[in-house]
Amino acid sequence: AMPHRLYTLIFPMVWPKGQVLLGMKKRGFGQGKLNGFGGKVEPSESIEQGAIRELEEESGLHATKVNKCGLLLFYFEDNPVAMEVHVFMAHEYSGEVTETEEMRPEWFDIDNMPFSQMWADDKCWWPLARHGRSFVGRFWFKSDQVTITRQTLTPVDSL
Ligand code: 6U4
Ligand code: NA
Ligand code: NA
Repeated sequence: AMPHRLYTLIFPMVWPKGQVLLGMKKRGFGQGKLNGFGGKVEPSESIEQGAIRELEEESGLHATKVNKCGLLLFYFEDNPVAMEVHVFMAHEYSGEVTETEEMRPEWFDIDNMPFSQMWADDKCWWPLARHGRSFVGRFWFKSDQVTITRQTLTPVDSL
């Protein structure tokens, strides 16, 4: 089977206002795109701990209540290692939103998402996440990191 590497992706939410914090990625993988916060899971931590750590490192927020909401698998042409991305919503957090070396954070309306500046898969699964549905998605990308050549997306009862 194809090897996978573990990543996290976490979205701070404001209810009932209906806002989500995204970050403009300033460097590295996905540079120039707006996305949730996250990164590689370290061997010493759980996946949820990794999500909380990356959120704090990249946005200044410390999440105190998170929910799993999705599992995404990304296959990039020319990369033999799949990305296994665990997606979370953060419903409670402390601290102040801060721009970091990696991310410039900005709040968006959950029903008016800047999909043209996000990864191409996000517009597929965001409607599920936004309505509190859990999901498993697989997306195959060309090496341009823009073109999706194949996809599957399944709502699930639990992850
Ligand atoms: P370094 O610079 O090594 O510390 P790290 O912060 O650990 O990096 P990073 O930022 O490269 O990891 O992780 C990639 C991030 O991009 C993860 O949060 C997952 C996310 N991501 C990757 N492909 C994505 C895609 N197609 N759609 C999406 N998020 C994606 O919404
Ligand atoms: Na990151
Ligand atoms: Na990291």
